Amino acid sequence: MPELHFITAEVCPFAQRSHLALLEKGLDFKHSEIDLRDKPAWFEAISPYSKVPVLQRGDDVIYESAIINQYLDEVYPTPPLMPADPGQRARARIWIDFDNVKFTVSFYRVLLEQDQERRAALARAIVDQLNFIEDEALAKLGYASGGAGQYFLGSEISQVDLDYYPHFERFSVLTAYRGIEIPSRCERLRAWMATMEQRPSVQATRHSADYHVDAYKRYADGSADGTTARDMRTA
Ligand SMILES: N[C@@H](CCC(=O)N[C@@H](CS)C(=O)NCC(=O)O)C(=O)O
Repeated sequence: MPELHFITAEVCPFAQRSHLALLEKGLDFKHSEIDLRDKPAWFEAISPYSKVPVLQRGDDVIYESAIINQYLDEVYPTPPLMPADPGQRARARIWIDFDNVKFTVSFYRVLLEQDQERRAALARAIVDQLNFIEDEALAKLGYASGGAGQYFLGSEISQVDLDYYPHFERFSVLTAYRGIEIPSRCERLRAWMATMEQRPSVQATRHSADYHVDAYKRYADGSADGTTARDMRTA
């Protein structure tokens, strides 16, 4: 019996972040898929935010995908998902925070927004964030050592890559519903996506653009009423 129990929904990008971390670390785990529109009582009993992912290990019940990934890295340090150097670790946390506080929030808000003018402002903010990732993360960190870097922090994959990847896999949703494209100048970002798509962990968890576009229909028409939509409307 594996010591880890991963409670997830394959549609969920946050759950995919932690699924990627489990696979990158080569861990054995029990996998429970739940229906987010009909959550079982046992799940509600252990998930204080009523959200996936949740990871159980003995008495530890961990939620919040980025925190699950930090926990996994601390309990199972090999292969590492965070750099050893404190300065690099701090930079990794800055980018994980940017993802959670800025990029991911913009992703949901531009979909949920039904007012044209506010939607256009949110779309511009996303393009600014993409340029910022290109110039401040990938150009200065990932490619800092003379073009050798492929990942956010350099030549090694880290939690930063795993946390960002799922919403980039779903970028087609922003294009389909809101006409937002990754700017052509973001060459490193495109190369990073291509690199990530080669990882076996990504290949084992990914879904097609059509699957994602369909999954976000209720966000785009403003009718989504789950916990995530409610949280993102006020984020
Ligand atoms: N900040 C959370 C977000 C998790 C989240 O929003 N999960 C969604 C699915 S993608 C969920 O379970 N939502 C429940 C609902 O909408 O009722 C994390 O990173 O784990």
